[in-house]
Amino acid sequence: MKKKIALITGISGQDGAYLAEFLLKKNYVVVGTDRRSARMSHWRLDRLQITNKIHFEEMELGETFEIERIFNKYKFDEVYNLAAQSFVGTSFNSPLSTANITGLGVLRILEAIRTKNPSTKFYQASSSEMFGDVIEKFQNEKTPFNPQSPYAISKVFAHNLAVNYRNSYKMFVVSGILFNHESPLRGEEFVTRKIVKGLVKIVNKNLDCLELGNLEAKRDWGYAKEYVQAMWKMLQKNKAEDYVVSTGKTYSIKEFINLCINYLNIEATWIGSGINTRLVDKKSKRTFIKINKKYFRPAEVNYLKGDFAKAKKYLKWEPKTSLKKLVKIMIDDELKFYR
Ligand code: F7E
Repeated sequence: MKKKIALITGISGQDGAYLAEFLLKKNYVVVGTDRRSARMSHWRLDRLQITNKIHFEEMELGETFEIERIFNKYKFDEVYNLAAQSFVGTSFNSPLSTANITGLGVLRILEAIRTKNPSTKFYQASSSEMFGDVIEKFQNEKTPFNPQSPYAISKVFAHNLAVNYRNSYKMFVVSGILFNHESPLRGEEFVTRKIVKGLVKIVNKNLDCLELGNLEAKRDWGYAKEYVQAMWKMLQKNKAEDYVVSTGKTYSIKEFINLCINYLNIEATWIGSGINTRLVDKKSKRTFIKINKKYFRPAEVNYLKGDFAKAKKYLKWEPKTSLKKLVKIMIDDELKFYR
């Protein structure tokens, strides 16, 4: 049987690497694109030992001609758009480039598919950040969006375009509204990995004190390796529809830290409140974690909790890894590779 060809944009990111591994196991030919600046950082693909199995292409989502070149060269069965300027904090400092890549980049791909090969199936990485200052306590596919950052607004733009192309041109276009998903392959600027890395350094006496922003924000955190399977399942359905992918549980950053210190056997306690909150060593009273205002965002998303009932019913997908287990996976890996 002829092998299916899939394009993964953002192949060098966390989700790109796990999805590539998953599709290769399913015998796909995987073409992967990333930004020129990300070219040298294939450490995630190296870790999964799949780098030499990927067909790499250079493609900037800001450059229409580069996208057209790839779509002229290959006839894709499936396209997974995982590329984005994906750090919410950065989007406040670089709103224009975020809108160009995270928002308009999707339009460029949709146009390439519409004009060159409209039977290609397209997956758009939508985000729980689109719910923003939430209108409902438990967010599902019907919950109205209320985005709070240039990143989230760009994702809403892309999401609405995806729906529009599906309705207007009968193209097979789906959006997975994925809640936060973490793993040992998570970038170090995101809070879970920053905490895991920082605490392991503190245990190894390579760091005195870790500085963080808002510890009260709550997130619905799942395991990235499981989430990429839901992406693939969405493209295997007969009908193109959007799905929420989440765990249905929510924890604050502080609760995440507590799970980490328990697993690392760090004997520490919280003192102070608000901006003066600190995590201190029970015996020496040394400060392990303190707040630095520079990590606060101009507008915050305080609470997210996703309802994955639709994905469970129609994709037969559900999360299997608890946050406690995810903390163990991330810390074990950190201890193994980053001593
Ligand atoms: O922040 C708070 C921060 O940067 C989580 C992206 O993958 O998931 C991710 O977006 C929370 C926020 O992820 C620090 O204020 C406190 O409330 O890990 P994060 P995010 O912004 O939720 C969604 C689904 C995406 O689509 C995004 O692409 O943690 N926080 N102190 C901090 N956050 C960071 N990064 N660093 C801190 O020091």
